[in-house]
Amino acid sequence: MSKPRVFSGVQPSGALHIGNYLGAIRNWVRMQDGNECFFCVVDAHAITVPQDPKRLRALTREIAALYIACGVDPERTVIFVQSHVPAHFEMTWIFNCITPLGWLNRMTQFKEKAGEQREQVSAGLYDYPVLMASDILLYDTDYVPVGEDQIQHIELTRDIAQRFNYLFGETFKLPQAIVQRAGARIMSLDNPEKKMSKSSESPMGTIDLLDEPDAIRQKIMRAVTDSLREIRFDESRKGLYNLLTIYELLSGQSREEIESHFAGRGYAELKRELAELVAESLRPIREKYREIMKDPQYIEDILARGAEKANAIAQQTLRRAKERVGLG
Ligand code: AQP
Repeated sequence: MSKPRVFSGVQPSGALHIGNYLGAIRNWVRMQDGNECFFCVVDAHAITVPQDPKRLRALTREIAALYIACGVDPERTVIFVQSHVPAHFEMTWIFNCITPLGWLNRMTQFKEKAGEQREQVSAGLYDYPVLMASDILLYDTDYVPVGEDQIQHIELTRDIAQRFNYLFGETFKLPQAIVQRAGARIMSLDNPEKKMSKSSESPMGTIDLLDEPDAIRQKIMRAVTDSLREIRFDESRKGLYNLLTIYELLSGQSREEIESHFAGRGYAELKRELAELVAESLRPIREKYREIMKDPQYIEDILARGAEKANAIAQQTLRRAKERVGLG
């Protein structure tokens, strides 16, 4: 019996942060046991908004190296770059031609990202979810581990697969989203109303995986909380709740244990302990990353091997789809 397939990816649109780690990559690492995993650096998604070409290429390698530094094992898992597999682009065109505009109009991430600039943003940003559907469906994926913000896109992926299967006969497997509830949405430290984001303009809101301990301390000590005193998990106190969630996920302690540990103590103590916990938790990732980057060819080789494996599977699926549609 073949193992279930898992697909996921991150855009090289900025430095990876603990939201990406706790909401996505940490789960990927766990899912390597018992599944066949494909983890992609989705550079074609990143260019849906303007990127500096040199920085984009460097970030693509940095993120692949960080996957490995976080525990993704290149011997068991396929790590590759989206643009190294042209089938993603061809598949997207076919899906574009069967996806009603009304479905895309409902995508909340586009509305959030486009905001007031709706008439100026690229068609690529609007079409982002269809490219994502191609990423997933090309690999006959069973499970897609994502943060909460991506659930709607996975539902759209299923809708596109079902529509294709209805129009042209059974071709695509319907994937399922895997969302770990705690950590599914880590919020910005300086504006806990907004999620922590790679492309955020405020560096104080985001803890990058490669941040040095001093930067981590500074950001956490300045994190926005409230003027209340009691330290407990209360979703309505967003800043505090976010800090406690990060503490919970990195310490592995239960909420009761954490609340009793901080009973009668102040926010400054919580922040100090959290800063040490984050700095210590990220230390091995930072160190492994530095080790990996001493030899840039190592990453190039892993990505070349990954592209070869991914291309072989994606080409087969694309051929099947083209045949069904009558292309060629
Ligand atoms: N704040 C977050 N909390 C939990 N999970 C998160 N993810 C992103 N931000 C958080 C999860 O990380 C994966 C990578 O996402 P992506 O690169 O496709 O883009 P994104 O979701 O749009 O991530 P960012 O960091 O906010 O990047 P930008 O600023 O470029 O848009 C996904 O699984 C996501 O759910």
